[in-house]
This record gives sequence, structure tokens and C-alpha cells, in this order.
Amino acid sequence: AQSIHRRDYRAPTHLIDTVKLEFDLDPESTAVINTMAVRPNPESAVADGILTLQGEDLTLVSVSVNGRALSESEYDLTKTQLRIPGITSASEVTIVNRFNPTANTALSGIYASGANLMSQCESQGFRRITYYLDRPDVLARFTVVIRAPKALYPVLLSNGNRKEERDLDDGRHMVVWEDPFPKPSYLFALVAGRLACRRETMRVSDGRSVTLEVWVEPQDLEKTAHTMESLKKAIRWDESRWGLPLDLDDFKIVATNDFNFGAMENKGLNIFNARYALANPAVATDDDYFNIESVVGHEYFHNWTGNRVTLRDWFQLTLKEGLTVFRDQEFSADMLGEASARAVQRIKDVIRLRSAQFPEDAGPMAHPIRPESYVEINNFYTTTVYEKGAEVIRMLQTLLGRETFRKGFDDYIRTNDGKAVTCEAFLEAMERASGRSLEQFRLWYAQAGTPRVTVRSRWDEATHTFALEVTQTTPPTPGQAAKRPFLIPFPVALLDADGNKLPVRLLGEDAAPAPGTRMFELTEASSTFVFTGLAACPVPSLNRGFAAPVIVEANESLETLAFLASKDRDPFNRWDAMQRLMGEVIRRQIHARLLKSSEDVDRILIDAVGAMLDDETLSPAFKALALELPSEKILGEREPLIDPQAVHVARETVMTAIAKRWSTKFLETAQAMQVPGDYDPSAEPSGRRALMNLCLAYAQANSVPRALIMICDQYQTANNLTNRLAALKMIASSQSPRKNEFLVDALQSWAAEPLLVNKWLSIQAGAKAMPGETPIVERVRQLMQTEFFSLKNPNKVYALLLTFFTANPNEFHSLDGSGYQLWAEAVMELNRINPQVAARCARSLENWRRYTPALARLQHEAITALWERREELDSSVVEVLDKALH
Ligand code: B3K
Ligand code: ZN
Repeated sequence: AQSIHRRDYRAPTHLIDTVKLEFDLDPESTAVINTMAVRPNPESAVADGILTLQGEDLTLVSVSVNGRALSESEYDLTKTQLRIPGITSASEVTIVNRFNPTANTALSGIYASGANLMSQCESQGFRRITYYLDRPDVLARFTVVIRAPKALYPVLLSNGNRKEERDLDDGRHMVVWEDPFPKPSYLFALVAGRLACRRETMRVSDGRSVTLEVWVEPQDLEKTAHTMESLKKAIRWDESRWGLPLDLDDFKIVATNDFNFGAMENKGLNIFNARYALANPAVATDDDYFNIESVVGHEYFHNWTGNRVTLRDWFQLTLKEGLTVFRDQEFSADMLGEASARAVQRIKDVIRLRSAQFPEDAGPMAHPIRPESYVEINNFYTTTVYEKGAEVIRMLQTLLGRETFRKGFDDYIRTNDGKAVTCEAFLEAMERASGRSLEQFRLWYAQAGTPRVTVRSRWDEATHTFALEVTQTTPPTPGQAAKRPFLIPFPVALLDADGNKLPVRLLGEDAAPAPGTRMFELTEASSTFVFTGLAACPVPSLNRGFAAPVIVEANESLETLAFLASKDRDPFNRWDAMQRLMGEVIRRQIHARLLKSSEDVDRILIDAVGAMLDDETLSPAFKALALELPSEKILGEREPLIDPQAVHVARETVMTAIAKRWSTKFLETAQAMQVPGDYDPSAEPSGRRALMNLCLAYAQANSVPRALIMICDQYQTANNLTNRLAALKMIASSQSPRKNEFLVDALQSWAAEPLLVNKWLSIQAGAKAMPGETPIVERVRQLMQTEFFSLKNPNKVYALLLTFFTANPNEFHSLDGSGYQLWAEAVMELNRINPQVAARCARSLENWRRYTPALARLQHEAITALWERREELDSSVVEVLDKALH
């Protein structure tokens, strides 16, 4: 497969000013008449008049130029291109073609979802609808005419405004849509089917009244209230926080069960995976409610960052994704309220970064947030482009200050509205606003890998000075052996014995600043800061609030970590200190196991947990995050070689030791955290439920019989899915002889609801098997054979297979290689059905080199076996295997 390089960008040879698409919908053979007003691009370096359109899996019927039908010898057609010569001046090019939505199992282009038709065009799905200049820098005004049998497809939607609607002969009808905003093809959308909608009108800041609609299958209509509320909040927030209004009179959201990822920001017609659009207390957990608000926000915010200002080419993806993730994170944080509640959002975002992006940055797929090359762009919708991209934007806000950042953001939008631009446009706007060169900062766009910031401290009793020697290094990544130092914002506070912030005064500075956090900028490989004006050796609190996406290695003692976990006033760092304390204690268990010795779980940790549990100044939501041991995934990542079984046992050992000591306290807290009354998914009661369920998990780790009774009782009596699901999850990994009874009971009550069946699959894929029980891999295989699973439905694949591959390391990385065998079979099968989903699953083994030799060898064998069959595989899967092996 061919790599595409960023440096090879060429302006398009032609531009398309307007396009009219006429669809005659049919589930097996949809016809398209595509009429484009095309003209040569004055900016193009090539002016040979050849118009090269992309097309994939299409049946071409006819090509005409300015009304004259071309004969086959007058154009050139291959599997992926249609070349039409002689377009040397403005011309009307008309293409007629057909495609089969039902055969489209890749879910890219227009495809059948149950009895409905849905579309997904980003990145390159539009070429599966018609021949086109399918690239983001060609912006056209779209008119869409949809004709369809009315009984089958009573609702016909596309972008923009409804211009006309009427019945035709033979039970067919027609709707015409016009989108006033020029857009790239990846933002096109079409939906047809039997759908119902929740509709509301809202007055926006400029006084206009807009119509908001959420379209779903009729039985799901009662699950759309939260989505609508979230949309209204998102609109308000974008107006008040960024001064950005809704630019359309109509805004629609559509939900579907068949979707490759979360949701899509098509102009005025967002399409959502049902899991991010449907909620009621029976089908959605607290996290689901929360995620829906965040994803609805994310897609809505794209209307400005992505749609109004769009991308020149796909290498710039982070320009819209990093920025929009940053915006949705801020939205979620603002919805939580004041500072300590906002910290909960920050912590969740960092957990995500550490568990998914850090491993990516340390593996064979490591790439800068703006990659230099790719084989398949769909493989680059990564946590690096998204989540690290958001961290890079956040660093800019931190470095420039909120006000200057906002000025730069406004400038960026104003200057680039209606254009397709590169990441440079954003950086230049920030430079204009701040008057500051961001040259060194640009390295964040160019260099991959997670920087390590090593900190050594020294207290000099004689001079009462405190020195911090700060060194940054970034490990080599594919194609980038040596790295230059980044510009890293690095906020530091110095704490006294009570956790109070001291003045941070550098040696040589005359006046002592007020006590507080001080922002340093690391620009060199190594820098030393010497602080003075201190009565005693302080405790440094570093990279406060996780200002930079780096790994800080400060070698703190358990005592220091426990001190920070109880005294640091920065809630993020307090959480982080507790996590590092836990991580360090677990690491000692892992190493003891390696040396076949035993090691007591340190009292310092056990006491710190007890103290935090008792601390009444902390919110339950915060405690739930701080008291949960780091995941096996995050723990393994820190080891030189990952031994999933050792990590698992070590984590369980520590959990049990904590549980033993505080057994009563956990049960009492679980009791105290119960939320009476009707279900309310808002932050406060969600936090109480999270802490309650964590306490129950601890109590169960100590095998207190009362805990299992409480858990089973909770499963039966809960009035919300959060508690019911949490209980079932604990039962599924317990010693309970009745666990199958519970699982069958859950299936019986959930079978009619795809979202719930998926959760049921996930629970089993993520469970641990007790001695004597069927190994999880066998359980997963059995479930794959049931009617509740289908390889054709991405949500089911993610729920069962991806959960097993990525969220159950102890079971998946079983020493007999059975997990890898299943992985290879699944990737092979999925490749035929849906290459994007196959490639995503394939990535589960990419970090094989990080494992202990026996496991690495087995993984290598499984990858190699697929590699040898690469002729049968889609280039997206081949790219993953290739990068993993070579
Ligand atoms: N922009 C889409 C992602 C499209 C993925 C294509 N493989 C959703 C989002 O980020 O909002
Ligand atoms: Zn996005």
C-alpha cells in the first residue's frame, strides 16, 4: 500500500462551485444524478484540463459535459478514479451512477441501517456515493433532491433548508434540500427512513428562532429528552463562552445503531451512534448521560471549528479535532460548575490520555498530532490527534492566558471563515494576538512521543535555598530518533508542612512574590531553578493541573506522595499524588512477585486511603476517582516489560489489603452514599453512586459476605442502570455460584434493547474467571455464536471483542495464546465486512514488543500469520500490521 505524505499536498486542479445531487433511493440500487459546476482552479500548478474524480464501489451509468454525453473512449475509468479530459474552462459536468446501500457493510458512504438509509462521508465516504473531488479543500454549495418510495422512506433528510416537498407517482415522494453554506463533501449527509422526531424551537442570541430536531426510530422517541437538553446547553454555551451563534435555522440530530464511531458533525444534520443519543434511566448509566452531553457538544461545536473553518487536507485533522475536543472538555467542565467540580472533568480527561494516548505515543503507531504520512486516513482518527491535540490547545491557553487565547481564537475564526486551512492558521492567529513567536511551540505539532520531565530537588540547609533541576527527554519514535526540547508550560508551587503555598521566589529576585503557583516555561533540555526566602525545605507540587501532557518523574518517597495526597490544594495534583502512591505500592508488589519474595502492602498507602475516605471536604465524585486503583492498563504501561498476570495479581493484592483494613468503613460509606428518590443523572448524585459502587467493590475484594448480599440486592432493587450495571459487573467477577442466574436474568430483561445487550456483552468480556470457570476467551467465543452478537454491527464488536482485547489484559493475554488466536480470526473476518472496524481491532496487538518475552513471541506469531495473508487484507489493516512488525 502507498503512503501519502503531507509535503506532497497540491492544490486541486479544479474547483466545484455548486453541486446538485438527485437521488432515487432504493435499498439495493440507488441512482444518483450528480451535476457539478466545475472550473479550473487558478491556483493549481497543473492546468492540463484533466478533471480526476474519485469513486469507489460505484456503477457508472453516464458522463456528460455541458449537456453532451461522452462516449466511453472520451473518459478514463479505473476502480478508484474517473478521469475526464478537456475541462479547461467553466463547465457543467453531469455524472449518473448507482450503488448498493445494502451491500455496504463498511458503513462508509450511504448504507442500510435496519430499514433506514444513513450516510457517513468523513473522511472519504462521499466517493462511495458519486464521483467527486472528494477532498476537504473543495467547497461547494449543495442542492439535494431525494426521491423515494414514501411507505419505505417517509422521512427524507439532508443538510440545510427544506426547499420543496411533494408526492410523486407510484407512491413515491420528493424532498429538496439546499445548504446555503459551501462545504467539503465530507460534511454531506443523507438520511431516509421511518423516523420520529422530538422538535423544539429556541431563540438564539441574535433574536432568531431556530428549530432543533432529534430524529430516531419511533420506539426510541422517549429516550431523546436528554439529547435535546444537551443540544440546547451546547448552543447556549458556544454563544456565551465563545460568542459563536448557530448559523442555521434548523439543526438536526439523527441516531442510528449502525455506526463506525461516536458521531458525525455533518453540516446541520449530525448523525449519532445511538449510544450517544439515547437515554432514559433504564438504558443509560450516569456515564452515558454525561457522555451524551459531551458528544452532542463536540459535534455541535464542530459547526464553527471544522465546518465554517475547515481543513485544507487530512493531515490537518487535529486543527478541528484537537480544538473541538478542547472545547467539549471545557463545556463539560463548565457544566459541572465551580473549581473543585471542574477538576473531576480534568481528571477524567487525563485518565483517558494516560490509558490510551500514552501507549499509542510509545508504540509503533506513534505520530505527531499532525502526522507526516499515512496509508489510510481512517487509521489516524487517533487519541493523539484528538486528545493530545486538545492538550496542545490547552497548553496554548495556559501559556498565553485565557484572554489572549480568546482574542487569538476570535481572530482565527474571523480570518478563516469559509476557508479550508492548515494548523498554521491557528498558530498564526495566536501569534498575532499575543505578539509572541510560537516557533518552539510548533514542535508539539511535529514531534511524536511523550516527553519525560525528570525533576531532582536539593535543599541546602546552610543557605536555605531549594533547587529544582528539571530535565526533559523524549524517547525516539518511528522515524524520529532524536528530539528537540519542547516548550513546556510547567506550573510549580512550593508547599509548607501544612500544604500552604509559599512564595515562589528565584534566587536573585528582589521582592518576594505573593504566595502561589508560578508558571515556568521549560525550553531547554535541562534547567535549574533555585528558590530562596524559605524557612524550611518545601514540598514541590509540579505540573499543577496537568498543564502539559508529559510524564513527570520526581522520585518522591511514599511519605511525600501521601503528604501531597492529603495536603495539596490543587485537586488534580492531589488526585495524581494518590494515584502515584497506589502505583508505586503496586509496582513493589509486581517486583516482589518477580523475585518470588513477598512484600507487605505499605501502611502509608492504607492510611492515606482511610484518611481520604474520611475527608469531608472532598466531594464523593472526587473520592471515587482518587480511591480507585489505577487500571491494569495504566499500571502495565509503566513497567519496562508488561506482565499482565503479575500486574493483575499485584493490583488485587493491594486492593484486598486496603479492603481488609477498611472493610467496615467501606460498607458504611456505601450505605451513606445511597441516593434516595427518583433517578437524577446530574453530577452530585452520580458522584455519590460512583463512590458507593467503588466502596462495594472494595468490600467485595475482602470477600465480606455482607458485601455480596448488598450487591445482589442492589441489582434487584436499583431504580437506575448505573447501580444495576455496577452490581452485575461485580457479580460477574465474583465467586457467587449464582452469577449465571443473574446474567440470564439481565439478558431476559435487556434483550429487546440493543444498547443494553451491548452492555451485557461488555460485562462478560471484561470479567475475570474464577478458578474452575470457563476461561473468558471461551465465553467470548460462545457469545459470538449467539443471536445477540453480529460482526456486522460495530457497537457489538466494540462491546464484546474490543473490550476483551483492550480492557481485560489478564484474560486476553493468556499464556496459551488463545486470546491472540481469537484476535487473528476476528480481524480476518471483520476485514471482509468492515475494514475500519477490523483495523481498529487489529491495533490491540500493536504494542506486542512491550510484553514479557513469551507473550511478545505469541503476539508476534499471531501478527505475522495475518501479515502473510496481507493480499487478502484491506490496506487499513495492512498498515497496522506493517507498522507493528517493521
Ligand atoms: N469527525 C468525526 C469522526 C470521523 C471519523 C472518520 N473515520 C467525529 C468527530 O470527531 O466529531
Ligand atoms: Zn470531532
